[in-house]
Amino acid sequence: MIATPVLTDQQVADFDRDGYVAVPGAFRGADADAAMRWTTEVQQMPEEVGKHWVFHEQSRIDGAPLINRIEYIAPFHAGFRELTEALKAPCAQLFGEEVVLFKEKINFKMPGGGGFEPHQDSQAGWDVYASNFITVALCIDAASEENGCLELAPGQHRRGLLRGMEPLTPEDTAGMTFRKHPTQPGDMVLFDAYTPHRSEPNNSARIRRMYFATYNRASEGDHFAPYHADKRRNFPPDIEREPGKEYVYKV
Ligand SMILES: O=C(O)CCC(=O)C(=O)O
Ligand SMILES: [Fe+2]
Repeated sequence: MIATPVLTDQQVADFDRDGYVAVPGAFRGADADAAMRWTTEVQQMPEEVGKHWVFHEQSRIDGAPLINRIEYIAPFHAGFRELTEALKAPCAQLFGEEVVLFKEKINFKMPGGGGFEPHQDSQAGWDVYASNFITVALCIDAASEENGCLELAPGQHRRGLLRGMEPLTPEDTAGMTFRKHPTQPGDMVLFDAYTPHRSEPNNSARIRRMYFATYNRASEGDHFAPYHADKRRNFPPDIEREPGKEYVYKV
């Protein structure tokens, strides 16, 4: 079994102050290796209607198709199911109550893959399901300034939703400082759904895979099934898309 990370009192206090906390070495040795192995397994699973959701992007270098993101993984992979269980405890520490899984995905950010404009995750319409969420970003491959590590703005999380379903503007982010957080395999960063964050495109030759598991308070209900049903209607995986129809990724 993969070991469950436990946050220190200082890490809990840092999260309350900043809206996020970086936890180096949350998974070590065989556990960090397992997360990497499972990620490669998921990457190699055949893309089929009704299974995990694979999304592609075009390389910024040569236009070649790249895997951009795989979502809805745990129902189809025992290792990730175990991981989603192990990640509940630190989120429960931060919320001060039990949590339920809302969604999870791997962002691949291959060489030539795009970055993310500044946003709060709740801008994606999550606020209809629950009042707040905690996402665990688990580093699979080393993430650096060169391949687009996470950048987060501390101390903004009590300001509510700053904008609707579009990236934050320069006016919105004026006065914010985005701190770069390079990570090593097994490190995690936990952030709430109001903490602005961004990341650069991958202009390097090194892949940057990162796993994101998002939880809400158990007292606010289990929204896993309705969220995925809604998303499948509005933004289905590439293999389930109707030809000729346009699907727009917002935030
Ligand atoms: O993968 C990243 O660098 C950030 C991803 C992100 O913020 C998101 O998918 O909402
Ligand atoms: Fe995000």
